[in-house]
Amino acid sequence: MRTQVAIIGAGPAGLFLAHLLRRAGVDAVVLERRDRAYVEGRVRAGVLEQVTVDLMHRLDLGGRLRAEGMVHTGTNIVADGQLFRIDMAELTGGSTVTVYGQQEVMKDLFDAAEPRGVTVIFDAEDVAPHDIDSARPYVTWRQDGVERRLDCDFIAGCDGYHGISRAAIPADVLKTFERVYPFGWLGVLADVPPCDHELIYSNHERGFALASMRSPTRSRYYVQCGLGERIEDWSDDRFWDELCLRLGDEAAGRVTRGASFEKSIAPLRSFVGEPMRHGRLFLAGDAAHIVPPTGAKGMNLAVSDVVMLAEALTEHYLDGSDAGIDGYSARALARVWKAERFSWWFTGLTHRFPDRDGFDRKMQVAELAYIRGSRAAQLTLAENYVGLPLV
Ligand code: RFL
Ligand code: PHB
Repeated sequence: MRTQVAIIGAGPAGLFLAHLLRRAGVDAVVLERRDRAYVEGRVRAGVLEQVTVDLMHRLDLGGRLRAEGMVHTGTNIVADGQLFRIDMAELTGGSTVTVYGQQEVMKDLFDAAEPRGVTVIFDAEDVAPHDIDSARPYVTWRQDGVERRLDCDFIAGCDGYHGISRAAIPADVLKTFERVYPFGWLGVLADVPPCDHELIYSNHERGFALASMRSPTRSRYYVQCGLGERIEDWSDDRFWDELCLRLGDEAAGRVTRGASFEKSIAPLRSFVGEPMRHGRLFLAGDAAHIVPPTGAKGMNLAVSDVVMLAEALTEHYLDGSDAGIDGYSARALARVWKAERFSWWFTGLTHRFPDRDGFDRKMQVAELAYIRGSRAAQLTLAENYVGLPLV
């Protein structure tokens, strides 16, 4: 089998890239380790930056997004029980974010794949890139016990943080930068109306809490928890009590409790591997970098990476220029590091750090009070939250 671009992983990075290349007339095949139901079923991101919304429309995938996506012109912060709003649209000259679950994005991408001739091979076991330093790289995998091989010009490693692509870059070339946070997020989904029409990020002495949503009838809530904690110890009652305590009276008064149908704990990590290209292998999305979810940047970064990568590959095939390919890693990393900084900063501002002392806590409180009273500080937060431009 032969294609121009072999894409490893059918998450947001891999599938958006496949659709973009298809649009440009570049051949690609996506190899995914799991099946569609698994990839689509993972409860993850909820907030789309304008870059991601624009891409959905550009690919003519925006029908349901237009009808069901919830456009947010602002976001809210609770500090010391007091809620204040950041009017992102007013501050940034009209930018907004849209709440539309990653699961919905994946459904739209998968539904359109086959009719548009985007090839996805599911249940591909032991996927491995080969000869990425040569002009003739290839990928092997196993399917139903049979060894398979895909010859290609380029390989896109879109296989997430735990994928195999990043490890194909020689250890003396790949530099990694990492921060592991001493806590996680316990997330809950429940079919109850959200407590607000926008998101609420809360800094409380007992720890961070976040009120989000998936629809007018489905709430997504998170509380910061210890890394060693077990789901079994978090009954719904305990969760709702802790959430309400941390959100403060104003928001807690509007929380509708109900049975949760999904509950999971996710660790928080900042990670960047550079460069994002080696030979004929490119990394995109979580395969190259991870952010803590506080800034809602993960999926949006995967999208901005593949927009740049698709431009670079298209330039190679259509214009015969390798300038985009040669510049991809530096261009993508410039945006990645800014999102890493914002996600790290927003995490530090809103979470309780078990290893920090009273002085650090006072600094958090003072910074939150400063943001509350300063248009300049709010603008800084807003322009990062809605997403920095692609340059
Ligand atoms: P993914 O989604 O991990 O997809 C990688 C795909 O590759 C497959 N794969 C392989 N395939 C073949 N061979 C192998 N050896 C393979 N190994 C892996 C996997 O099965 C999978 O299908 O990476 P991608 O495409 O880079 O997308 C990244 C995003 O999924 C991720 O950044 C976001 O979900 C992060 N995230 C959020 N992002 C946002 O933009 N906004 C948010 O509000 C937001 N909230 C979140 C989040 C992530 C969270 N968790 C659980 C990590 C909230 C949470 C709680
Ligand atoms: C979500 O709705 O899952 C969500 C929203 C905002 C974040 C992280 C996750 O910062």
